[in-house]
Amino acid sequence: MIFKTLAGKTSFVGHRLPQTFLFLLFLGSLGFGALFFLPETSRLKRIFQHNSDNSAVITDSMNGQSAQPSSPIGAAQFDIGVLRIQSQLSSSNGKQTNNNKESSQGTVSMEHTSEGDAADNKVHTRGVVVSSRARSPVRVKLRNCMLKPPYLANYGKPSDPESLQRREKVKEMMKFAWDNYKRYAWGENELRPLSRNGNDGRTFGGLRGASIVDSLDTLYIMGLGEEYQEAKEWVENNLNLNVGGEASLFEVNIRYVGGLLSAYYLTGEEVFKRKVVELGRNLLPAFNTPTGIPHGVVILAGDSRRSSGGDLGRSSVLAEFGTLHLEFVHLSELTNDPIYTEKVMNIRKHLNQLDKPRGLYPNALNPVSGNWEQHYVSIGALGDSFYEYLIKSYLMSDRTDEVAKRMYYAALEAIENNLVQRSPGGLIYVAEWRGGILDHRMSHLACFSGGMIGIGAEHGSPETRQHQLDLAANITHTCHESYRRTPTKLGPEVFRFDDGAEASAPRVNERHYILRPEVVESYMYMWRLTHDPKYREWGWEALEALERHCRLATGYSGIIDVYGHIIQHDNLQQSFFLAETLKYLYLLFSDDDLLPLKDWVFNTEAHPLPVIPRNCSQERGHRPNWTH
Ligand code: DMJ
Repeated sequence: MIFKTLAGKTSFVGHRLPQTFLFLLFLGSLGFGALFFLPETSRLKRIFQHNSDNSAVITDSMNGQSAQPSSPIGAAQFDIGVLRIQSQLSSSNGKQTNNNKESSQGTVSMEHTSEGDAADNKVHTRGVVVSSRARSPVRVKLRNCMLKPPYLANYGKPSDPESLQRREKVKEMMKFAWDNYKRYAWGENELRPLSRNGNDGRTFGGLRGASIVDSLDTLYIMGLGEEYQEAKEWVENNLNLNVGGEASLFEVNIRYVGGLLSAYYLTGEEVFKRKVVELGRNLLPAFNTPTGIPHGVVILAGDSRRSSGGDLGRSSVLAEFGTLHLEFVHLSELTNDPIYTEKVMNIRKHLNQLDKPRGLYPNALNPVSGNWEQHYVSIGALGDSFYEYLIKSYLMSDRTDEVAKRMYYAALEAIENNLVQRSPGGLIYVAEWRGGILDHRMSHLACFSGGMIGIGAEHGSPETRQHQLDLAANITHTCHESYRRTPTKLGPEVFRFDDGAEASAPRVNERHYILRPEVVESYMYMWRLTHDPKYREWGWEALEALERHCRLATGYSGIIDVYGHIIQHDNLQQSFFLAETLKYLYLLFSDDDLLPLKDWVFNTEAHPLPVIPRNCSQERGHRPNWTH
């Protein structure tokens, strides 16, 4: 969540490409560094039919009832890599156990099939697929620990008819966005719905298909089977990682690495693992700096593979280098290679030992000297997802990463002491800080913090729990106000609390809405945490506004002025609209058993990554030492 500026995003070093927005780089006279901006069909159906059949088998078996007769299920499962139940082999004698709930070791493992299983010799016993090939301990461990049961269309199905109807509406929106992308921009990074073509941008260094990779998990959890299959096939046949342009490390990480990891963990399809491991390797040169703090830009492939943008010391951005942890720890899990974890632990260690003005983390750091470059602090653009990844690192480590936990709560305390404000009208907001001077503005991006503070609340000290939950609710309320106070009922990019403004955007260049997710993201978390029905109502208001103002005949588009009575579109269907905005809305109207928060953390692009159970990594021998 970093530069989160307008369309397509631009980065501090100029590689995020906006289309219509302003990006201003100020060099402050008080020694501040860079401040910034204004901002085919029947076959597929058959396959998915089998998928559903399979869920029945799983349910039965899990209930300890007899499983269905086998027949075609195994074959279909193998084709598409859906999950199956596998009776565990006895590790001592290699014989298969029975197919009831308990194996001889007292467990039934649920595994995904994959291409990697092609050599397995499968036995179907009363509908249960059993592999007779012993697996490597690492592989078995990984699967048992992290791959989860499949998410089929019925997961999270709400019992009340209204929520169900609303959830169906979100699914229809996703299909509409996808179909139009497919029709006009297939293989390009994003759809431009007015001009009916694709937007390539240069943020991804020549990588293509950002909307496809960003959508994989959303399609999958919504049960859009054909569309998921198309996306998977595109990744398999067309996702070329051998590109040599300058890519944003941050953007590639959150969208491509996050999207592929999540698709792998949800589906078990080896193709996603293969791709993400290859991509992860290509990102490593970014860390070749004297401090190990990565540059923002990396050349992904080719003879001159290198990081760029600053051998002479251009700033690295807090939200960029601080938003790698979740994905990189999972890359180490997948590859059993500690290098990825080492890279991000080094960043963590460096930040931990640096002096921080009033306990705050400035947004820019010199990757050569390792020092802060200015004292501009924000939980919106340039800072945001760094804080998010601290608390989520703790949660993803099955609450063993004590350093992340300490850093998060200390940072939150500093934010509360220095940035959190109450407006004359009683709204709580998080201001920005420029060398000690408050700027009473909050960006749409910063609205993710309602959800973040909410999920962190229950893990802090018991005395602060209610206080933090209230703070989360108050920030989410303020962000809702920024929507409610516009005629379109969509919120502006930046809203202010000075010169008489109260959660509104007096400046014309801050009035756009580019399909961003942060506000509905916080609604989703607050719903899960409190079950207060107002969050679902607010989500529905946002959905209706999206339909009214952002839906065109050819896809969805951001709008230029949320206060305008005549709507002008920015001609971009952002990939994060499919990855995040629609996914969070879908989850908001689903029951909590769809991606439960105790089992999954969402990366900053809303790609779910599994919590790594504490006994898993330890046994695999490379669990990082979280305590230094
Ligand atoms: C997304 O790409 C991610 O949420 C990122 O962290 C910041 N900005 C966009 C959405 O606004």
